[in-house]
Amino acid sequence: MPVTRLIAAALAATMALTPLAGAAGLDSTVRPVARPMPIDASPRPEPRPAVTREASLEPVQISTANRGFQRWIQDFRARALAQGISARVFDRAFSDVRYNADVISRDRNQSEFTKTIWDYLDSAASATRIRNGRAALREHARLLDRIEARYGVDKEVVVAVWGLESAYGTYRGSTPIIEALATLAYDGRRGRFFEQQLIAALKILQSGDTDARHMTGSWAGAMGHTQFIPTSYLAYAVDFTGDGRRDIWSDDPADALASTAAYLARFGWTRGQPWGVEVRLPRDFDVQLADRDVRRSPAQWAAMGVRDMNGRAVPDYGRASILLPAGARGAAFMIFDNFAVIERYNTADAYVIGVGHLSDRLKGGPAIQADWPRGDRALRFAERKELQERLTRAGFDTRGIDGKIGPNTIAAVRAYQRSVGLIPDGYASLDLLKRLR
Ligand SMILES: [Ca+2]
Repeated sequence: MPVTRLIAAALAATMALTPLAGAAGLDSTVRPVARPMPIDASPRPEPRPAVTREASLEPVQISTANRGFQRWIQDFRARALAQGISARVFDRAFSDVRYNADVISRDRNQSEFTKTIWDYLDSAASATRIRNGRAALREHARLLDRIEARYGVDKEVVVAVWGLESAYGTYRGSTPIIEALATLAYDGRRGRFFEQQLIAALKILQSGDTDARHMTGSWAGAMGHTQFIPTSYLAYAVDFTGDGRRDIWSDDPADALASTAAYLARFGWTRGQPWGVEVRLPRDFDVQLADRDVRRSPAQWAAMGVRDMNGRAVPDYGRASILLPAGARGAAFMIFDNFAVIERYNTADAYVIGVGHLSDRLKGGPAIQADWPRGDRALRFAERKELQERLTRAGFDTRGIDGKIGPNTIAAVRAYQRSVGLIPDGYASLDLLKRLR
């Protein structure tokens, strides 16, 4: 599971902040499997109405799907029991389970949602989310101080994860997890992954941490205040309240927030180190150095003219890379090892910057100061594939046509940009695609 390889600077035009689709600048195949929330990188809106079962049912389709589904459950039962799930736990967990068409329609529609990083960040660090986050810090001050003391992770970062994952607990998801995961496992598009999650969910029920009625979450199986998927829950959730149950679902966020801190600590959170710092690059900066594989000390970057937004050298928090998430015309960040720790939650650059920036705002820090290329729109999935096809045909091999703008595509974009005399920032924009046409 643990994917140690970091994703190269995602200098992509667009972010497809969608379940497993990743950002355009990311290759979702290198996402760590065990991160708490692999599915939906969008910041949760302030509470939104759930789609009701009644509204989502399409009777004719369902009756057919449900017959196949019931057969699948019987086959799966044998596999689950072989993996140590008791018949009693299994049968109780599945007693009310039906094929959930809403889950499948959401799974099918996910790749349609694309957002630019600036739109994402506008929502991630909206005035409402900042205000509610500060209120949460006040309301849970003692708890958060204890969690910070135990795990060494800044409380504002934990609260920022909470804010993005469930709008501070207001949107934890009301989909029955066993039903959602069973439907997705049966559907088969990512059947193996979801069957593994389903087994893990059954193990949670068997452990007695919660029961099926309370085990609710997002349509894709992320649970509780900070949206852990079942395998991550089994590996990393903690019982902070000491009642013997790791309860991330209840109104009390203590176990969930401690679990998030434990998770970040487990993946190497460095106390006192920022995730990143917005920086100003000198006019003659070689943007090819804005690459995750290029790591320098802040002093070395300062010697090249890289400054924080107040014109000062960035303090020595450790080795850092320069990230240009929207190319040379957008904001620049100096990012540290803690950036990669937040990536363990979700590898989309927009998500990591969203958590990091929201945490900064909760600490009283300023808004991101640089402009974004707001005239650009997000590249659609078909356009990202077309970009890869055209680059590859032009001799700049993207090593695959999958619609995901990962390190190979970014490298191809840079090589193409160099060949035609453009700034080689790796930014996969619509203008670039038009130029290739
Ligand atoms: Ca507990």
